[in-house]
Amino acid sequence: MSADQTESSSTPPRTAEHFDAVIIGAGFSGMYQLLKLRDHLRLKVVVLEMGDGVGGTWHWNRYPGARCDSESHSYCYYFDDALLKDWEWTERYPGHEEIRRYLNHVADRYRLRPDIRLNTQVRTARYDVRDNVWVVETSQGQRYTSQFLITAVGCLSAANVPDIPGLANFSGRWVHTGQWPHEGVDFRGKRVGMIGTGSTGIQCAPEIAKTAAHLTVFQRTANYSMPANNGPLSAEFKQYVREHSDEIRQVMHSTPNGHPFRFCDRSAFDVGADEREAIYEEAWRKGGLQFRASFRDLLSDQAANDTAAEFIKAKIRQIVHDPVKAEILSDIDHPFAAKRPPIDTHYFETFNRDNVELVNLRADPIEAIVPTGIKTRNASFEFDIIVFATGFDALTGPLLRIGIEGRNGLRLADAWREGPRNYLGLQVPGFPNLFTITGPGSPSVLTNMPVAIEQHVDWITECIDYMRKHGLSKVEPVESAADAWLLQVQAAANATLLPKAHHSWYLGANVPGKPRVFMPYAGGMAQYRRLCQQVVERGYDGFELVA
Ligand code: N01
Repeated sequence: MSADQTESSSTPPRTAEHFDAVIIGAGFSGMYQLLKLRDHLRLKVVVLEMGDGVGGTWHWNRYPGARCDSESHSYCYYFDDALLKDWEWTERYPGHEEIRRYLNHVADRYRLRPDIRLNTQVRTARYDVRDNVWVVETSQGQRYTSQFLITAVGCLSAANVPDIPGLANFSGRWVHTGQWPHEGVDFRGKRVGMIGTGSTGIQCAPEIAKTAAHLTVFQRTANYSMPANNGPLSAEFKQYVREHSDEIRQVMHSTPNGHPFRFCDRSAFDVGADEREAIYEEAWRKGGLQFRASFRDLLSDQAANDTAAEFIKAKIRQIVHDPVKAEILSDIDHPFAAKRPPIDTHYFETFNRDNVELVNLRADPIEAIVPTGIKTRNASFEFDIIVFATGFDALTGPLLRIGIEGRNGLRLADAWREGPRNYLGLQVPGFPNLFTITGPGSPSVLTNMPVAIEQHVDWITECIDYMRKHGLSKVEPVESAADAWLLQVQAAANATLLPKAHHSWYLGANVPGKPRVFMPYAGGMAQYRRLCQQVVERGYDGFELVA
């Protein structure tokens, strides 16, 4: 029996260091939560981060072409005007290096580093009912106790490497985009196979193709994508952003997705076919996610959605010269934007290169990885490098890979066996004083993430402040509130076309065995913000707060 097992399950180890709050993860959310609890509430806080640097998702996603699909002036913190003024983005869509520079700047500017422990991976977190503390153990052997445990682990941080037979025998090198080697991967002169055509694969393929001898893209599900139309920001735009931060913040706080643009208030059928085409053409020329905002009903009405889908499919057929490839790429089986719509830089154009091949896995599925490459049912491909752009065990994966145990030994993995169940995506019944920043059941991945993160962190901070001012030691949602919220999350999704993409990671469908439950709250960020505020105004309705 190990030393760990001999200790009473309810006794925190003597060697544990005690904090008011332990935060897991030093990305956008963990750093802001640290700042709020430490500098605003004057709590003793530590952030435990498994990486060797800050940045969270952006610490790991360094694959070629990695770039955010939120516009840079909106993909940042808005809590401090001084910070907004002393940082200037260079491109319309920020690349991964620039986002890391920004997050490092934030860590330095607010002196966060002394309270962040890097290379520290949380292995287990167990609630001790007797002392009302969380006992946190790391893979490196440290122990911490804290009244509050706050997960800031990101939504897309648990890499999904598919279980394809034979991978261990591959004689070349393989990499997952979400765990990209910091020193980079040299594709020059190499034969590369890339599996996956989500946002990541669509960004990665054009970059790999530039230097690889040959790139084979394995597509299982064809995907929509629109041009990012990325480029340097003009001096005028930078000035506009500096002078209008209040207005930009106000727009982001009042729109469903937290982006700095509004949805048009017209239906796709309020205009004739020619005008609709012209509107789409203009949106395509401008590029970016704003395409989705061309009409208010693209995500709620199938017929409206079809008009956008057909426009994009026609674009694909127009761009891709080879009609066979064009057909495979445009044979899309789900509504536009029902999966997160990627934005790209010359993705479809990449298939016009002589060194790029496309394999349709629907017609010819992968059977195995062999020492020399990939074997599909009908063909064999030889590779030096295989790139898995196969996504993530999203939303629940990052939480469940930590052994979280609540009251009476209840494991989060068991509580969520049928899918995530919580209240407002913030707290889980049976897990007192545990807060999950942008957890499943919150708008999170359906929004511009920093907007969702700031709202969650502010809400959690206000809640903890309230507890301390009122002499309360424990907060936990009541079961009935979690049941009602689950229904609300499902109803919000069902009011849209989102569940029609049956194989999306929003539904957990990309990970074999994962419960099929639509996980994010699709009612919109602005509506969610109002609901959270109402809960506070009603004395934390749905939460049980005890002394
Ligand atoms: O992951 P995905 P991602 N055999 O799950 C395929 C954000 N993000 O990393 O659709 C063969 O979307 C899978 O096929 P299918 C953004 O929110 C943002 O690309 O399941 N193929 C799919 O094609 C995004 O949505 C940015 O049939 C397999 C692909 O792999 C989220 O991250 C950039 C397979 C995975 O697509 C995830 O995007 C990048 C298998 N066994 C990411 N398993 C920006 O901000 C999976 N696939 C721009």
